[in-house]
Amino acid sequence: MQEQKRAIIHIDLDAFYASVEQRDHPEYRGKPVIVGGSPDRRGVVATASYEARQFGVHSAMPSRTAFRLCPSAVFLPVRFEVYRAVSQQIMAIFHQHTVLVEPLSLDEAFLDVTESVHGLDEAVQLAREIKRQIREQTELTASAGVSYCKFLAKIASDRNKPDGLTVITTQEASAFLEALPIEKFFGVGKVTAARLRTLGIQTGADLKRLGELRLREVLGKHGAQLYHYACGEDNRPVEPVRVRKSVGKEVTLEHDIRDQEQMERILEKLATQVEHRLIELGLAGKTLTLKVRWSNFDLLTRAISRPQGFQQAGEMLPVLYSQLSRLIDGKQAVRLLGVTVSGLFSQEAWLRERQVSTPSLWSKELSQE
Ligand code: DCP
Ligand code: MG
Repeated sequence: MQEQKRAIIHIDLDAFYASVEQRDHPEYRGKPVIVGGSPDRRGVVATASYEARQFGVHSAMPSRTAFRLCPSAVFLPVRFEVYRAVSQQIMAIFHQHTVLVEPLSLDEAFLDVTESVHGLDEAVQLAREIKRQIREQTELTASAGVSYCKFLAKIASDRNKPDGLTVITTQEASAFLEALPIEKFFGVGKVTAARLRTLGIQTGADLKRLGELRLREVLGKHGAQLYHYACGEDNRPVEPVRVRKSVGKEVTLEHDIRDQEQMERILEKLATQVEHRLIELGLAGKTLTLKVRWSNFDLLTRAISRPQGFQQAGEMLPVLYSQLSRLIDGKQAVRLLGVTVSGLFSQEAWLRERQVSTPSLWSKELSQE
C-alpha cells in the first residue's frame, strides 16, 4: 500500500526528573543528581542527571549500586506533582501545533505534523520551534527526532541527547537501519536480543537478510513486524487518545527459578514499578492480576478485585504473595512473572474511596488462561 509520506516528530525531555530538580535547585546544576528511592532502603533509581550518568548510573538501577558508583551524587526523592505539572505544560505546547499528539509518558510524545508542514525540512524547523518553546516556558531541554514514521522518529530523538535534534530522511533510512544494532529496534528487549544473537543476528541488515518468514518462525508475529521495521516500514498511526486499560510490568527471567523468596523479590520490584507508573498517571485500579508462566510455557493468571482498588506496592504484595504460594508446588520452575493493575480510575476517586472502606473487604474473581 502506497501511503502519503508523513512527517512525525518525537520529543523527549532530557533526564526529566533530574533536570526539573536542577532547575528548581540551582545549587545542584552541573552536579550528579539521582532521583528515586533512597540508597539505604531498597529503592531504585528513577533517573540520573547526565553528570551522574558519566559514572554509569542509570534508570532502574538499585539506588545502593548508584551510591557505590557515585557517592558524591545528590540523592533526591521523586516529586510527581511537579513533574506532572511540567508534563501538562509541554503537552499544551504540542497541542498548539497539531491535534495528533500521542503521549507515551510524562515527558515524551509523538506528533503527526504532516498537515502543518511541507516535507521533513519544515518539520525540522517546527521541531526546533517546539524545543525553543519548551525551554522558554519550562527552562528544560528536550531532544527531538524527525522522520516519516514513529519508529524512526523515536530512534532519532535518542541520537543526540541531550538537547538534540536529529532527522532521518527516507533516503537515509535504509543505510541507517542496516547499521542499527538489534537492541535499538522497537520491542527488542534483552531476551529477544539474546535469542537473535544465537542466530548470528546483530544488526538491521542481518534482520533483513534472515527474511520475514524465518523471523516469523523464530519470534511469531513480532518477528514479522521486526522485519518490516528493518525495511523502514512502519505505518502505525499517531493515536491522540489512548484509553489506557491497565498498567502492568512483567519480566522473563534469564534463568527459570523455583525459589519462592526469589520470586517474591521479583514481584516486589514489579509491583513498585507498577506503583510508580500509576502514581505518574494519577490512577489506581480495581483489579490486581498476577501472571506466571511456567518453564513449559503454560500461562496462569490470578486476579483479585477490591472496591477501594490498588495503587501502592505495599498493598499489592500481600495479595501477590498469597496468590503465588497457592500456585507454586515446587515441581514447576517459573519462567515469567507479571503484575498488572486494571479497571483503572482516577487517583482522586481512589483517595476518597480509601477514606470510607476497610481493606479487608475483598471481592474475589479468579481467572485462568
Ligand atoms: N522513569 C522512571 N523509571 C524508569 C525510567 C524512567 O521512573 N525505569 C522516569 C524518570 C525519568 C522519566 O520517567 O526522568 C522519563 O523517562 P526517560 O526514559 O525519558 O528518561 P529521562 O528523561 O530521565 O532521560 P533521557 O534524557 O534519556 O530521556
Ligand atoms: Mg526523557
